[in-house]
Amino acid sequence: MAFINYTTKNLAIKIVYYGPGLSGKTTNLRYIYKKLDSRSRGDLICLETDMERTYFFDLLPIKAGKIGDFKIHFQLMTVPGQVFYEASRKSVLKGVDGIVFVADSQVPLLDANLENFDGLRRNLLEIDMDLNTVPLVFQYNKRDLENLIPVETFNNLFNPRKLPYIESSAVNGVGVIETLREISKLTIPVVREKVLKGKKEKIKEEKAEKEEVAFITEAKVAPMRLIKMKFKNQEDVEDEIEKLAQEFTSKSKD
Ligand SMILES: Nc1nc2c(ncn2[C@@H]2O[C@H](COP(=O)(O)OP(=O)(O)O)[C@@H](O)[C@H]2O)c(=O)[nH]1
Ligand SMILES: [Mg+2]
Repeated sequence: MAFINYTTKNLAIKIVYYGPGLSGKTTNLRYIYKKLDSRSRGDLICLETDMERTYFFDLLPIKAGKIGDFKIHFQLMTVPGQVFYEASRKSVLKGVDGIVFVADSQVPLLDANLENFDGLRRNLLEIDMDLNTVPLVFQYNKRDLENLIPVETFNNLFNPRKLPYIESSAVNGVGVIETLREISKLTIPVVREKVLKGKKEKIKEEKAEKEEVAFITEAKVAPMRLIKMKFKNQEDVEDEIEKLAQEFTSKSKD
């Protein structure tokens, strides 16, 4: 569930980039990081755990304009792709507001995509969420390569609800921002409905209707800064994610 602070009028929305290992999730976040002016985003944070094999997942907080008086922040997160990190994927999904499924378009990876998508459905169920109702967009990535799964095949297998899908080449920045826009468009109304309805500080509807999600400003020079942190266990990771997300949200002034 989105994190909302009525005192500082901050609203944090969690977007998870989900998909098989090496499909391009981190590449999406890196591109967004580079495209955004440093005033519009926090550091790109890599969480590194200290288990049998090192792995990463990433958190990028960005500002995303306003709904009424409320400042919106997105917490963009990736999940670790390797099969054996199911527990980590599940914990990253906790409280998710919107999901980008980053599929690898290469023909030999069709099964990996299907398995991973099935895992997403199961993991959501375990945290009492339904893949059929969560805001979701598809990114069919690596369209710059050869031997590709046709878009119609992808849509038939993954996307019977006819949700937005984007053909991308994340490594070249193609479709990355578009994907972010699509998931924002789907997520913001749901979050508004869920979190803000019935509250005292209700956002004025007529004001909110007019709001554009405006979070893209060209960066001049954006040096990449990765923060690596070592953890011993899953709870530490969850706590740290929560802390980092809230830190950026509460220190942001405009
Ligand atoms: N050709 C091509 N390679 C890509 C694309 N997106 C990502 N990659 C590469 O795929 C590899 C894995 O990407 P990464 O973002 O780390 O995958 P993740 O495991 O989903 O986070 C990297 O070498 C990327 O440069 C793409 O659109 N086209
Ligand atoms: Mg990654």
